[in-house]
Amino acid sequence: MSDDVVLYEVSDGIAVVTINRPKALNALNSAVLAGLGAAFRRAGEEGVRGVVLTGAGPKAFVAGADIAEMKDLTSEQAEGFARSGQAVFDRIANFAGVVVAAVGGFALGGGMELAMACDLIIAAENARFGQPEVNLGVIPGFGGTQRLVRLVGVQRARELVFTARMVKAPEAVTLGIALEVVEAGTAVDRAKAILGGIATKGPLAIEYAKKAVNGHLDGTLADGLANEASLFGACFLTEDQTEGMTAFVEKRAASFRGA
Ligand code: DAK
Repeated sequence: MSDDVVLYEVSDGIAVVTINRPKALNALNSAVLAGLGAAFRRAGEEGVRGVVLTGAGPKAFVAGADIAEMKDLTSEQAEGFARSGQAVFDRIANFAGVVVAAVGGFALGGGMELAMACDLIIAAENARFGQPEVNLGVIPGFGGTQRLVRLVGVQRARELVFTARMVKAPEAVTLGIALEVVEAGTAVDRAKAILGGIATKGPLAIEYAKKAVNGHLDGTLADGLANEASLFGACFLTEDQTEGMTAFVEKRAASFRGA
């Protein structure tokens, strides 16, 4: 239904999840968070291996958590909002397949954090990234301080969080926030093309590689390397590994079954 706040559509094995509140610049309220959780649950149940996450309308990916909804929350309600938001962000970050954020317009506050919870970010020329929470007397609360530091380093993360400065698309690429800049209106297509390429690889290898890369978010380098080694070993329990290596030796294209 077009009045749903989150739209879900699958074609050629790729799901496009669209946050659909363009009049409020796709701000994240409880209904959107619930809709996002449901969309990613459904994508998981359907075995979808690639998801594009985007925002409706030309002005915004997501302009942040919904300030109007948040402003009068009691501390207890705010904690509940934070918990449900974090659960949704975790579901996205730990989704078995690859999630690409297609960002056009504003990706601010919770919107930038949402993009950073995805595996890759494609920025349209008109994309603007920022963590303006300090303007509202709060701090980034959906993982922004942690994920931004890992993408851009401590010094730059401090600058962006302390000053609330907005970053345009080319600088976002230079800083490592976004992967590449594309013409306005084409970010979803570019994201689909990237996911189409990834879909030809071993699905379990991609899932394990994602876990291994994400492992560095949780602990020390030693923890990350141990996690990587254990997932590397797990690949050798899969038919995909046998097929991938056999196909290489036999000089033919691999035919992966995700098993
Ligand atoms: N929430 C609710 N409505 C929003 C909104 C938002 N974040 N951003 C924009 N809107 C609404 C506007 O109120 C306006 O609605 P109407 O007046 O038409 O009803 C409509 O979208 C269009 O916005 P503007 O008229 O302002 O459009 P402009 O082009 O003039 O300006 C703008 C665009 C993006 C520069 C401006 O809208 C803006 O500054 N928006 C707020 C951006 C912002 O501050 N975002 C950060 C939100 S705070 C936590 C978890 C999460 C968070 C914190 C803690 N815990 C776990 C503890 C996250 C916090 C945030 O994300």
